Amino acid sequence: MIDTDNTKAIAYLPIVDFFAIEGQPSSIEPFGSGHINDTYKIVTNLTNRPNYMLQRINNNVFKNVDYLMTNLAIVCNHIKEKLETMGEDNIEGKVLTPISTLDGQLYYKDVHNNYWRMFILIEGTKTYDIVETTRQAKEGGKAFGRFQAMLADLNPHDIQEVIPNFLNIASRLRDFKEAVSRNVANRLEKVGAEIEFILARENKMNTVLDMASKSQIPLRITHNDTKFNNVLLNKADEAQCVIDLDTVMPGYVAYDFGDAIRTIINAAAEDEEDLSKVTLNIPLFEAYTAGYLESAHHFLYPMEVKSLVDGVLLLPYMQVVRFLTDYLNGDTYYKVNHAEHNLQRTKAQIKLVIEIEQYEDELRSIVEKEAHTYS
Ligand code: GN1
Ligand code: MG
Repeated sequence: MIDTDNTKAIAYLPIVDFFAIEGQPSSIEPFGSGHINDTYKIVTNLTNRPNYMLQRINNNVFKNVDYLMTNLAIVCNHIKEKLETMGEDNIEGKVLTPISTLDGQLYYKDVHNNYWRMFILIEGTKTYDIVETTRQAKEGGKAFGRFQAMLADLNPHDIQEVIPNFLNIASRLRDFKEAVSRNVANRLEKVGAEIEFILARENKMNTVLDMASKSQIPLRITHNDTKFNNVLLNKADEAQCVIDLDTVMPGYVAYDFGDAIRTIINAAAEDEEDLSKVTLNIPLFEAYTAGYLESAHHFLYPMEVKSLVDGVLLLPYMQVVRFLTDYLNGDTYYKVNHAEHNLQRTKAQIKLVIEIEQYEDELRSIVEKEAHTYS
């Protein structure tokens, strides 16, 4: 269940003492809306100095915390150096800054085998679970495009695959089928229609992996969790910083594009209960695409541009597979607010897939039109 309990948070305050922060912590409270890690905001006694974000890393999900934190340090340093070279100001507001422990480590492991890390808190920004304006969508596209562009000169093999096969649909389908056959939570009879939905489409979902296996698209360093709420926007709704870098790994640009569009094009929440509200907002798709290509056109190959809508078809489907797998496994992966939460998420994402399928041609022609600006 999601930890919104402040008394529990207060018990974690002493963890802060292991990190090399400025000042003394004066308060701690639960922060953010991630489904995996637990995040807390730490305010210190110093004014005009940074506050911090303390996170307990979910090491059921991230089994190799060394890999995770080494990747994160490489990526953050690389972006920081890029921003410095570009002469940017307010760099600590534009890239995550990890804080080491007093003995110079990237994380702290406590006596209960909890893994902790800290960052400088980026203040005065907003995130949106649901995108409201084309300006926000375009800024999101610019931000994720720029993020990939800044990492385009890193060797993908220098970054560990922190969760093996994370966005590999073939592997996700194998896990799903295993969950169906094991039926550990005894929920199988409730989800016949959803299982059928997944199986009916599985053969259509290989397009990105096929392009990759034919070397038509290159492996790059991608973000792999490009939900729109992983972009911090400033008060003027300009993208300021891409966050949640845990899944930065070798991947394909279609994955990042598809997962971003999953949250941008949907007029409703990821777990919307009223499925009639799950509809597509095409102008937001167009705006995100324009912003993304503005930042990314200079490094993308034509086949990668072509693969973008394949990602849009794939990523919501992959979430259906992942949410239903977790539901069948008894909610062991994602945080849930109630017993049926993973099924509710599954149903909302199924509705989204159905909507997207109906607009596929239109989405492809929008990408072509936007890409044409640069040809
Ligand atoms: C998880 O932690 P959070 O909420 O940013 C998940 C993503 C999913 C997302 C769905 C490591 O991300 O892959 O797309 O939930 N992260 C991991 O909302 O599995
Ligand atoms: Mg995440």
